[in-house]
Amino acid sequence: MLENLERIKVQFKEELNLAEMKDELERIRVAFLGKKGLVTEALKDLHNLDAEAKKTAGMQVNMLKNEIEKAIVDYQKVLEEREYQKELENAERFDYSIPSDKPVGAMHPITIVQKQIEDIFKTMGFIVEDGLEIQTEFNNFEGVNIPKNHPARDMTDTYYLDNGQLLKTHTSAAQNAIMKKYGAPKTGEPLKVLFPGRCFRNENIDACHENTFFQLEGMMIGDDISISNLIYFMKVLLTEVFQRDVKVRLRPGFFPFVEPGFELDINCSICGGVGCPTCKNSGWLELLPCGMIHPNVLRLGGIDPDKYTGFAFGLGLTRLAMMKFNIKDIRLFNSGSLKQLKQFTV
Ligand code: FA5
Repeated sequence: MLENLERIKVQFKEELNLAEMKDELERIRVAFLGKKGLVTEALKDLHNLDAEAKKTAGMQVNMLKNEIEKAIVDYQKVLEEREYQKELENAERFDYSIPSDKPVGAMHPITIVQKQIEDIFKTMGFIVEDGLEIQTEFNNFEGVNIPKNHPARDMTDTYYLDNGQLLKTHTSAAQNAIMKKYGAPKTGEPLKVLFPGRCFRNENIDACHENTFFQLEGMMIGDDISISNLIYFMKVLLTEVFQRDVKVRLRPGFFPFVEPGFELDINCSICGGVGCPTCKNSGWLELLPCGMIHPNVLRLGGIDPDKYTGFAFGLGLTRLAMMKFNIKDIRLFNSGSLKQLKQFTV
């Protein structure tokens, strides 16, 4: 019996060494461990032995069986590795670092307009700052002269976090930190900053209101800044973005952080001012509120309002993109519909 097992072992090793393909391994497995395989037959032969011999031989057969099973599994891994190396050698070489000749992505329409405005203002000496999306209640409200219980807070309800912070309702939330960061202009050259960002409001959503939208804020502070400067920069902004005449109207507007404050509305480009769902049938869209920075806001930012004045504007960037690309419904921007968004990319 033991001699027979030794023969089986030698035969198995010889056959295994000759195997070069995975399917040959399967044939070997069946030949040794299958129903009529050599090891299985040896197990059956155990019946013919007496109890003591059966015990010893039984152990030997089982050991051989385990040895063969393990050898087959190990050899299978060797063959797989060999096959993989062969595939690598034959594979067509592909260099992932070579730039593609096909465009693989495009800028979102809001980003296009944002970049355009940033470029215009940078040439006029503005620096671009990145405001945080999560802000303290102070920065979003008190820091811009909106004390607790002020009615303006109701109009811009937002999402509060457990730690008392909130998702900012307007880019003006960065005003205080920016004033503290740069301080009053020291060289006579006014402080000129642009800070675009995503804003959040608990909003009734319709064609021109989203709960998540973009604004782009601008601020200029110096020792002789007046409403004329404000109007000049607003004109440059709109002329450069639209590259055509656009009708606007300026009217008084109330914001606790500016005095005087203005609303700058744009004639609806969807209906040409006749009235449509986008402009809520008014023919106009609120776009660019602005004004002279309130002395309290300068003071809170560490800038002496008796020495310095400044203007600020809070452009509705998402709405500007709507007007520029004639997009009827603001919900398109957050829809994630590439088919639609692709129409407006350049
Ligand atoms: C403000 O947020 C002021 N912080 C703007 C400001 C800055 C005024 C500096 C004066 C000085 P308002 O809530 O009106 O103002 O929003 C400004 C612009 O953001 C609006 O004119 C509009 O174009 C856009 N906007 C406001 N709410 C939404 C909304 N839910 N969806 C889309 N755009 C919006």
